[in-house]
Amino acid sequence: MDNETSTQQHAMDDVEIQEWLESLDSVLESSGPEVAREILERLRAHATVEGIDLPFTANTPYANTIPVRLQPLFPGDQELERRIKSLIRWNALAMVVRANRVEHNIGGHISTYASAATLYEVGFNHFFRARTPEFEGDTVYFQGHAAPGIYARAFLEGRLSAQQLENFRRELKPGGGLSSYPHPWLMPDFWEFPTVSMGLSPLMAIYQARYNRYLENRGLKPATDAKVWAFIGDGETDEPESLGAITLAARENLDNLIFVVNCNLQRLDGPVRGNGQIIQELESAFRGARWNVIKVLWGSEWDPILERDTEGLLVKRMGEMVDGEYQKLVVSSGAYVREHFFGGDPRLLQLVEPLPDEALRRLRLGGHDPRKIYAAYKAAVEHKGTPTVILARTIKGYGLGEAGEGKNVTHQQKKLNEDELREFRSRFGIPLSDEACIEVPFYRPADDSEEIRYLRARREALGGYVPKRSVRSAPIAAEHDDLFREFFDGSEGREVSTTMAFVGMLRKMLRDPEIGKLVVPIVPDEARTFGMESLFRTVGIYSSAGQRYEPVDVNTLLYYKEAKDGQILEEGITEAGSMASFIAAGSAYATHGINTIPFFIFYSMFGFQRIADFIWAAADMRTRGFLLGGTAGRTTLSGEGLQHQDGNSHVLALPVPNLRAYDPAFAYEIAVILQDGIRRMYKDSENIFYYITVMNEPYPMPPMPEGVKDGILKGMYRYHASANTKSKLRAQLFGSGSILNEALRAQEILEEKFGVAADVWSVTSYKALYTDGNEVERWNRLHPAEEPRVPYVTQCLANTPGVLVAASDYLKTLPNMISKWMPRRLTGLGTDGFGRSEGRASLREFFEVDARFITVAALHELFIDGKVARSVLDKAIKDLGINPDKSNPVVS
Ligand SMILES: Cc1ncc(C[n+]2csc(CCOP(=O)(O)OP(=O)(O)O)c2C)c(N)n1
Ligand SMILES: [Mg+2]
Repeated sequence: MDNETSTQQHAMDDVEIQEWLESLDSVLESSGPEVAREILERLRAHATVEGIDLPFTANTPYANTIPVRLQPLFPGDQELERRIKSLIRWNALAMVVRANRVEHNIGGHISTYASAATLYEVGFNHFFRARTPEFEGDTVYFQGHAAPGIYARAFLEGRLSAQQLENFRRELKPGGGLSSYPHPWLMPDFWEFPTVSMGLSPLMAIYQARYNRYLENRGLKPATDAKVWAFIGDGETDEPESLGAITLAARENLDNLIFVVNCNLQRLDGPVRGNGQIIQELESAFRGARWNVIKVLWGSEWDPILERDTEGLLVKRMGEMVDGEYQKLVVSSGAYVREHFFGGDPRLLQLVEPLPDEALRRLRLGGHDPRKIYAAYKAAVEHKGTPTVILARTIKGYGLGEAGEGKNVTHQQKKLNEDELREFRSRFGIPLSDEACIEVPFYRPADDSEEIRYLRARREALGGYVPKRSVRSAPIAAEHDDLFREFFDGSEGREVSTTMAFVGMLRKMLRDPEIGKLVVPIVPDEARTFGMESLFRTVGIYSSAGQRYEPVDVNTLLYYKEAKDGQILEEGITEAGSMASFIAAGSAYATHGINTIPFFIFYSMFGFQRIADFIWAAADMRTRGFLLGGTAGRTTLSGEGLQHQDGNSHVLALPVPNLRAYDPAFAYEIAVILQDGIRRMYKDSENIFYYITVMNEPYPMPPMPEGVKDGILKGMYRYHASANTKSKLRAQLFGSGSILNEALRAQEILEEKFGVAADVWSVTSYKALYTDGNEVERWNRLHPAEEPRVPYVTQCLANTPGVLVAASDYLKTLPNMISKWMPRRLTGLGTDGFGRSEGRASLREFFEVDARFITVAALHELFIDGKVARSVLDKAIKDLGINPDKSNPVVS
């Protein structure tokens, strides 16, 4: 083809394409979008039959999803809302700048809220409904780094004082301050959801929306049209958790869920996708997952230009630019925009010919245009059947000008010079003089000003202020003595594991008239592992779709029963998702005023080790409930090996301040802990939660000795004293979980073979002992004039003669950390090192925590004390079959 023919061909194509487009327009006009869609679908099918290979794309053009003709009228007073927003922008900036003037490097973020202000303000003025006695309210997850803007709004609303703003990030100052990010632990009347660890809030929001449906389907709350809004950053979407559950949201038809992704195309260091387009990438991911995707890319100023673009050249051009180039346009002059964005094609240049350079620079993006955002939010709340994600394009550091707008350093910008402050003041029309504004004062118009009256009226119309956390659940009434009593009696010689014992208690709780309906069992595809499959049939597995198939095992007693009002949350293989359900259920006492009691049972190694950050967030959120680490204990879980055998989780549970961690050995210990936990959390409304490890090693469960309840809860009690009171050779042995049995066997060996009288203690919680010891020590230090207090461990061991040996299925550090409150030196045995695929006996030998090693440890201590001869120790090592040169488990 020579050049001339090619040009002719091209021209013909253009004409033909134009005709096709015009006929589509006329179909749209005469018959509407449904018919147009039908035609396009038929054309696509026809093309496929004819062998035309249409490339797969989940993307739509780089344009606003909602066309101008379908854009609703903006219902508010736009000018007034702009003024309010400007004041919030100013105060948000002032908080950060002032804080950093007072205390260098105290931190804070200006540019995140600067980019998101319109996204929030449209929500606050028109969408976010507060919780009221009549209505459960919408649930909003605020982007953590946008906190200054949320505080600044609460200041205008009159909910936070200037003093509090002044002490942003300086919470310990007199009069109180404000926490850097949303932390319910620190501001329990304000923040509901901790969001600042990126990726947690999108996942939590999905499971929150799903849990709301669960409560409705189980008849625990009425069905409402309340929404869950999650505001997240575009950079944040790189966290695997952010997109990790989006298919669940669509599968569950969560049209009560709205994600708003603030697409400022930047993260902390630079562009999110310099060489690509994050918005298009997210669109295809969400559309592929069957979400309703609404792109808000261009502001109203673009509408007339796009309208003139009858050939679609501009949209094509927009789709070709990579984000790095878009970012460059933000920091460039109008002339640069004209040359580099429109300059490639004379027809594009013609489109913007009437506009001066300055106007070109000011063409707003969709995320900064309240009308476009309003349209998107309205479409989102009205959308039925699937969740919605709004991808809103914004500029990071919007309004900061030279101080950082669109620049790579903007995320960290905390200080503005005088010129920059004056410029920001002028751009947003803050009524402060040149001199005044460089002091960056907080600015709040009078209560009877138009702005404050409008803002308050809007919130009143929407039911009150947001965010606001309140606890509205009534405490449960009963003590539940009867519920747990049967487990105090032991198993009468029958061998059962603590897991089986726990499941028995769970079954019983599920039948209880008061708490039965509130119990929420949560499992990540592990119910059979824990022997919980009988619950499938009795209480059912929750499924919003009911059961559309006859289960393959329908003829068996324990068939796989899914039901719309099923009680078990069978989450599939997602510990993160299960934890998010645990959080939703364990915080429902505040979110919904419903005291649901979650029991999340998981493979203990895949708990703290895998999802500790969610557990930390749960703690921050004052989540209540029980985490159960199943198949726990490095040497108790036989066979599974290095990845599965957990000797870590009780150490990893130490840092979580409001988490109570227990390693019980017997059924009655679990019963005591559960009963007390339910009382403390749901009757006395304490903001604590529990981690209890349960094991799969079967052994007879003894009846509960007299008077041990208090000790079980405090962390230790003497389980079995030696009957031999005459011997001069004495020992105190400490065991936990199934290792307690090894201590009991060691007690026998010591007595029978070596004449050592040993007492055996069950240490149910090293964490509780550690916390108590530290607290007592601290109190004594600060109160030297008072009678010193005595740690509980010290009290327990006050009149206990002999050497001290502790054995744990977890790291040695657990027993060792309480040794300083013991009357004498302690030998701590534990399971530091990688696990092995082996049976229990071999594992306990390998890790040196079995009865023989406990015996040798006790004899060694006696030898050091000069109570037994070395020959006794040598002989014991030999007779007990211990290889002194065996490999060290910690380094092998
Ligand atoms: C898990 C986690 N990793 C890292 C950070 C530190 N961090 C805070 S903000 C930020 C960048 C955020 O970018 P983006 O999500 O795009 O939000 P934007 O501020 O641009 O709206 C990073 C890396 C964090 N808060 N959480
Ligand atoms: Mg970003």
